[in-house]
Amino acid sequence: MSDAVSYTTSGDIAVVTIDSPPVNAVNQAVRAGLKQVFTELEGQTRIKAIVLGCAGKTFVAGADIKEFGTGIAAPGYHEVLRLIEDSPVPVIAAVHGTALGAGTEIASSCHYRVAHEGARFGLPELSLGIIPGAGGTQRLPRLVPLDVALDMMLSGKPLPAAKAMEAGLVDCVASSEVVAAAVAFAKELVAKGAGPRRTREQAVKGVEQVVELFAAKRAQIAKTMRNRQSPLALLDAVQAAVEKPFDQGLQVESALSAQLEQATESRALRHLFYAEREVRKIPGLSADVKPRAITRVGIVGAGTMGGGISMCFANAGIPVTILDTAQANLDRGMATIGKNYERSVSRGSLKPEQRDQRLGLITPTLDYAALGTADVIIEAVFENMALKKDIFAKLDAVAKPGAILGTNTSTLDIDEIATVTKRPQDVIGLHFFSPANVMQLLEIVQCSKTAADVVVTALEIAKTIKKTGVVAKVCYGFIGNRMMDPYGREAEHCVLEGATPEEVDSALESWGMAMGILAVYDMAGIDIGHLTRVARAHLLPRDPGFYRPSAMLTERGWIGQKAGRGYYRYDGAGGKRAVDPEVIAMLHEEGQRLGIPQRKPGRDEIVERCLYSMINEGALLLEEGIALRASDIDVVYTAGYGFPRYRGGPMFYADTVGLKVIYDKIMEFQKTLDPQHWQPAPLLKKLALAGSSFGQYQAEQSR
Ligand code: 3H9
Repeated sequence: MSDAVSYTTSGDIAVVTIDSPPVNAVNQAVRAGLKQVFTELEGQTRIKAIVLGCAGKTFVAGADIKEFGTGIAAPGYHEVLRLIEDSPVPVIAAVHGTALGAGTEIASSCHYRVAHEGARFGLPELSLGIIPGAGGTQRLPRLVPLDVALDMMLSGKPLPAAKAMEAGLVDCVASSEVVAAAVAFAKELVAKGAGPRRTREQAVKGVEQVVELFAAKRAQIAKTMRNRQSPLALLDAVQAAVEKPFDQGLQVESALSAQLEQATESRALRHLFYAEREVRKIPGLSADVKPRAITRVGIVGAGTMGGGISMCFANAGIPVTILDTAQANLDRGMATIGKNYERSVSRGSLKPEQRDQRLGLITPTLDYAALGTADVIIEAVFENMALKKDIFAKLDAVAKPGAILGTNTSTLDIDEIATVTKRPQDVIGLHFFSPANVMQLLEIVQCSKTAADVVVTALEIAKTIKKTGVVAKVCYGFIGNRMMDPYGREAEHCVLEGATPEEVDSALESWGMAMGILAVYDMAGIDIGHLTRVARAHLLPRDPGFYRPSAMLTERGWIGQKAGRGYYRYDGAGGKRAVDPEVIAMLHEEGQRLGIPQRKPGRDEIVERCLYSMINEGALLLEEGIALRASDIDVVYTAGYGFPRYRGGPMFYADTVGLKVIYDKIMEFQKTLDPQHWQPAPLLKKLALAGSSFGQYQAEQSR
């Protein structure tokens, strides 16, 4: 027997155990082990039923993602799952933890399923750009109604055990140890003389409105999963389950799976799967460095950010003291927090008692001394160096020894902020994104003197509050906002040349950005970026058109959604953005006044200019050591800036385009557009001319 799969027998019941830490992902060893064990058991006539369970914290969490793209070594999934399904005696899956992807598929090839009450069943393959490829598209619709099967596969959201039982996927939910419960279930089956119940022999369920159902799903995909290949392939595979016999449907699934696995979409999404786990590994940081305990949090500033950050901690059950300088600000801040929770209650995503419990964890105060017991204090006030220094001096006076002092600044020099304290080793950037209680990203900014255990604690905080923490070093804008600078500059330049804001944004949105950059500025407030640029104007020689549109709009008070007007007008129903001819004319006139050649850049050019300038800045960040890895930049942009996950992030995307192609374009733009602005980053140039990529560079650096 292999290490990965073993079995024991007790009377006439065999218990097969998959043991493939950490999450029982299925690799060649597991498949080979299952094949060997089920073949062996088939020959043992005294065995009357087989229970299949897993060791460790979970049932199978999926196929081993590392095997994708490399060609699956024999035995294949279909062979092994068919062997399980063909067993002459009943096979009962005993599921605890999360049965994901191949996990749910293995469970579906068993004849019965017993689930622990905490277990969940999911098919998250689309999040990896693939479809369930181990028979899931064919077996699931034979176990649960077609609409439920499609929802599970399209949303990737796992079904809890009780819901799975309602849908027909689970036969019995156990509140006790699941393998023992499954053995008891098996004994009952044997006693009843029940035989195998093969999923493939059952009819697809819930096919009454099949034409309408598929049409509705196709429309949903066109709207919410633009530019993606795998959701449409999923529908084709499931449609084959409805229209064809099982084995033919399986062939359709296999052919589609093979195509998808090699496609850029899946490579990009797999890249992010690893990138999001890699961010937790900080080179040079010993595993002995332990995080500091975080049991109480202080927040300075009860505005939008401070309120949102407070909610993050309260949601994780951690008490928060929130400070502001005026009672009216505190009242407003607490009212907003209350309203946010209320919205969740009315949507049904939060119970009233949870709202009360979370609100009860947030204590407002006007007194700095009340922050003295906090383990971490996060300043979240207006972006102003003098103000932040003043606050940090106050925090230094009241914070207990060992407390971490974090700032939510999005651009400022945190090393400078740290100088006003006697504990620069405890100072760190904790850059949340708005709305902080919703956005996934937390940029963790390690200053020159930040202690290693403070960085580790920040990563732990990110995990506790269910965010993706990415470590960056200090520079203007860190990773995210620094790359936004050239990106936004290009978008604004296109407008000065003659494109409309809508043309720019729609080109970016069609390409895949969640929102065009100019609409983002309107949402965030054009004044915010503008004032930051004014504050540091002396630091950078810039071309005359540099962010001129933002400056003009700010001067007129047209600062975006909050003013009802910015790059767009927002006076329509529901504040939807509408074209503003006056703004368009004003910006085009300004372009002419500045002597910028007037022409309408095409959609491809808009996308290339915006993205390549962002990628070029990313290369500078790597060279300067601000970002630790190219893949970290990808995580920042997909988790915090609406960059399409299926394109893998800006640096991965650059590799798919080819760095030489991007370098050549930058050199072309240098000649045709603006020689001062279009300067290739030395690293980009080096890699492009060597035929290399950011991915290869990262692999070499980590050796
Ligand atoms: C699939 O099944 C396709 C099929 O249709 C068949 C096709 C033919 N493979 O997330 P964590 C590693 S597609 C390889 O930190 P948690 C992970 O890299 C698959 N490795 O833990 C990490 O390693 P390290 C469908 C995997 O407790 C370690 O396990 N399944 C896999 O926060 C711990 O992971 C999915 O998409 C894997 N499948 O969360 C599920 N999964 O320590 C993906 C995890 O070296 N996985 N690892 O960095 C998850 O959602 C979460 O990992 C899980 C645990 C919820 C299971």
